[in-house]
Amino acid sequence: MPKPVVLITGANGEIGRSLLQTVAGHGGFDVITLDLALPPESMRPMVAASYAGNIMDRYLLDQVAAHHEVDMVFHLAALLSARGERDPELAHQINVEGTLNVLRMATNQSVRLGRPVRFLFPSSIAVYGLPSPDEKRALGRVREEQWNLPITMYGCNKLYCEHVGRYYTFHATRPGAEAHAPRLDFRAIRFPGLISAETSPTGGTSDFGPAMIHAAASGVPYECFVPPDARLPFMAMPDAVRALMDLARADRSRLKTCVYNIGAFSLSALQIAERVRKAFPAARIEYVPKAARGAIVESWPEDVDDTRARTDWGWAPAYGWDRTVDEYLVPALTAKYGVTP
Ligand code: AKB
Repeated sequence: MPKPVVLITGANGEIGRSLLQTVAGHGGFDVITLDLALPPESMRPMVAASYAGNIMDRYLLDQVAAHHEVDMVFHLAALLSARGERDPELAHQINVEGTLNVLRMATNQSVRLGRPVRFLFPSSIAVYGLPSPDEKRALGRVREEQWNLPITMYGCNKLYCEHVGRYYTFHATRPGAEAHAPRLDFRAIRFPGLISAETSPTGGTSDFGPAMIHAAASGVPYECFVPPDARLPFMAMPDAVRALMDLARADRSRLKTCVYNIGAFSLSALQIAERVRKAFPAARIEYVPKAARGAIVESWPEDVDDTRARTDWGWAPAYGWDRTVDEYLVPALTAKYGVTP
């Protein structure tokens, strides 16, 4: 019997690389990838097919759909928040128009296969827009429906696409389609800032956390672009990937919504710096706050309420901050950069 086919867009990105290894390591799927470039040589044995191209290219997506029976899509390709503020129109094109193209392809596949294609979408804490630092501190953990007033183009894009995914899952009617024709099965996770040992992120606002750690581990100085008291929720990449897999496998009948917060730990830049200095005593960290990026951080919550994810599909983080540093980051980064702490 052929294995179910999983398509990962943005497979070369921060989440993509870790997810690809996990899905391929599972052994039960054929993985196909779509990104601007083919996966690195070391990852090619993990994939059944790879496509180099843009999600703006509808012809390419049609080709993918014509050659594979795609059962599940992890749509990770996106332009992140800080990069998006430098070119909001481009962010809109990639994050909204590109996502619409992939949604359309997956919806057509659902009809063709006669069963709902599961569509996993990484949304973000960027969908929140808190009005002031005082409100942020007073609110603490934010629920999914609170303060959906993003101040970045990326946040607007993610919020809108959550709605479009829900629309395709529950409300879209296609001319000529039977009333009970299979629909898409869209599921989104609002991720906090992610910390990966594999890659130092670029283009995001939560980058100050992981970038500080990668700089210390590789022996280079780091200029932190937010002040020491800037605080965000963060999560270790293994937990983020496990969450995507768990939500992908969850029985639809248990899901009361399409969009879930998930949380792990909340940290200020100072708390990250102190822990990094403990792990890598030679770390050189200086604060050089940039007003624009600081304002974005202030508009994002300091923590999230993930009760719905815990109730509906059993979400619980396995990595606290100490475990993230001691068992995940320090061993992996020491091996990666060869600098002894
Ligand atoms: C960003 O900072 O843009 C992303 C995110 C939190 O979605 N890492």
